[in-house]
Amino acid sequence: LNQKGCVVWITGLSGSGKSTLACSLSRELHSRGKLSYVLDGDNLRHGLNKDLSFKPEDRTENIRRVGEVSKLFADAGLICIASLISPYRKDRDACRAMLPDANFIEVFMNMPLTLCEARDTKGLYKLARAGKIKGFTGIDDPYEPPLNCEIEIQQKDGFCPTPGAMAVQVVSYLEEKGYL
Ligand code: GGZ
Repeated sequence: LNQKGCVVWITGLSGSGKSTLACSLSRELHSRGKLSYVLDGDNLRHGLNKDLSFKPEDRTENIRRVGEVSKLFADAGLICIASLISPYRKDRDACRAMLPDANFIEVFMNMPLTLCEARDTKGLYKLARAGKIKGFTGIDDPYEPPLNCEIEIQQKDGFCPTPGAMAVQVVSYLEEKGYL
């Protein structure tokens, strides 16, 4: 396998498009003959992390475990795509510290809460506003945006980039840094 491993860590609010980017990026990498693996917070919470809640200590443990697993994939030479809200800066920084420096690529889905809430694909924001889910990120639990992420995905002229355009933004970065 002629491939340098790394971790692409996608952080952002629920509904900001993390899973969409993860999926689109993994397809794009596959089409270029590159091996990747997606670790999705929501999916992992049904298996590896099913003992964890959304209270702060459990989110921290969730991120720590996924960080460790991501490191294993990167060590194996894969491009590991981790997609988790990962709302606390210190938890993301702890994952970054597990990896040799440039191998942790933090991607910030910088989408306004109003947009994520308007999408509300699973109706969770509505439940959170009604007080039926407590400690929901962006509503009554904090999201701490990255201060020095490698990549930021934003709206342009009021439009969200397409899944393909978001993937291209990450792929260009990976090319530039010699991962592809
Ligand atoms: C945030 C919650 C919560 C609370 C359930 N806060 O958009 P989704 O629905 O499909 O994905 C979200 C998922 C978040 O899991 P993560 O492992 O990524 O979170 S963290 O990194 O903070 O540990 C959301 C759903 O779980 N969900 N309750 N209270 N998101």
